[in-house]
Amino acid sequence: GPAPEADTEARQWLARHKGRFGHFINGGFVDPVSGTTFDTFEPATGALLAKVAIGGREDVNAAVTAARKAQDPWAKLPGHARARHLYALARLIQRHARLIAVVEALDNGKPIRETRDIDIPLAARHFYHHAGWAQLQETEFADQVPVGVVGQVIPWNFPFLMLAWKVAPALALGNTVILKPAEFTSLTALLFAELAAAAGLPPGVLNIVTGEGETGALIVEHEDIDKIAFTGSTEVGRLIREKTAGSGKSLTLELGGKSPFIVFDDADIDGAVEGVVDAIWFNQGQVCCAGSRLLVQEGVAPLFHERLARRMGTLRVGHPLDKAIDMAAIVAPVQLQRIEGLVAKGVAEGASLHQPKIELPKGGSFYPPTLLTNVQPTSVVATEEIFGPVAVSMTFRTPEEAIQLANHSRYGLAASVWSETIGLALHVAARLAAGVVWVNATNLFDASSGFGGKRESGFGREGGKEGCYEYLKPKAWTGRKLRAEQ
Ligand code: TXE
Repeated sequence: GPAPEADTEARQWLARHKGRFGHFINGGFVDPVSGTTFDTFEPATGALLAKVAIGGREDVNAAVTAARKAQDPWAKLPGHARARHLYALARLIQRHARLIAVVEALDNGKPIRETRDIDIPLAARHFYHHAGWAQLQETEFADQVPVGVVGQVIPWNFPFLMLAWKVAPALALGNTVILKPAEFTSLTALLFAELAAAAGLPPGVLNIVTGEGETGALIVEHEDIDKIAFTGSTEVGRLIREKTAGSGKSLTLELGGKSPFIVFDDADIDGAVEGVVDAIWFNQGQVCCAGSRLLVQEGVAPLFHERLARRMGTLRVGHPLDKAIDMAAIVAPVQLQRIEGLVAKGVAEGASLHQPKIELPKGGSFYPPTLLTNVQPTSVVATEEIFGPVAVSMTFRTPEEAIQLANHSRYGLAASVWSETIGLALHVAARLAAGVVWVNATNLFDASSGFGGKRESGFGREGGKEGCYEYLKPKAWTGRKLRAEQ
């Protein structure tokens, strides 16, 4: 069952804030100027978790002013001094890993096993990795300067990990940040800010302004912000691109996907079945690079689907704090309805529905692991991002046909190829339109390797040295000014 003591620590933290959170600006919590808040709920039970501030124009202005004031001193710190702050943040995440993992599981609805073993450790790793770049800044990026004040808007599927992906490189390279978490999942960002301040991060370097899409838009449009980094839906990404066009702001976008998962006749079938578990049932399928389109070679398709259906029947869906479960809640009722609507459309379009007969917990937003077969490549479920635990499967005959089907998408985020013939796997991998291709693996990430998309999945990279350049600009742009100041 749920872990009671861990739960207590999280409840105590919520109680300390009296279930009500302001913005984190200039090193401390402040009430929203307008006084307005929104409610955030526990997806697994529907219970109210906390009230969270809505960021209005004055709040965003205050955060930008604080970030602007802090930016120059922060950028002027020697790289090794900034690195020490990042190492401190990394250790802080590790020290409070359990509390962060529990708050994340409660707020997002994802299994504690995932937040504990994946989200939070990977977030710490991002701070460690980027501390290294800070330390090397003067030598590795000698001809570059920080972009300046950065606005970051993130989604709800990996709230804490996305914060780390955004904040670690920005701070490492001398930028200051105004970050807006997604409205469904604001809490771990606020918890992190609180811990960071206690650990001595200078005021104004990291500011968290909470709110809904309107608050995000205020950040995007703010005149004194130099760069916007966004992860979220393709629709909002397009809007942000329009809004920032011609503004002089730099921009990186990490958007949606409909990533192919290609299984050849000669694949290790049991390995590929486990791959699907990680590709589409991990985090209830709410993963931008989820392997959501299964492309299976004809010869092995019946066996593969049979084994997959059997494996689905062994997945356990339960409360996020239950360590023995494989899947927990969908982030919000609106997302659950979206998944239900798309699956119904798929069935209406002629797909066959496979769902195991397992009991779902009552009271929250839950959806069973789902497989759709007999799917047409042009149908809605084959082309639209479902963002839920729903795999759609199609078959192919030849490698050429697999490549064609895989690339038949407006997206290009990730892909996964399964074959025991390495020559075939590499031939196919090289021809896929995707920012990352995994061979006999899926959903592998590391802070040292750049992640990002092609086509409508966005542009820019996060992680590794290439990701650092997204938070730097050539010194020549401001060369005269720098010399004048020296
Ligand atoms: O995303 P939004 P939503 C996809 C996925 C999902 C769908 C809808 O298919 O089903 O998007 O999710 C902020 N200006 N992905 O509606 O709206 C918003 O407050 C500035 C894929 O939750 O894009 C939140 O902080 N900001 C994706 C963030 O944008 C705005 C992850 C993302 O929310 C804004 C999430 C505006 N006008 C959803 N409007 C992925 N690639 O991983 C909203 N926001």
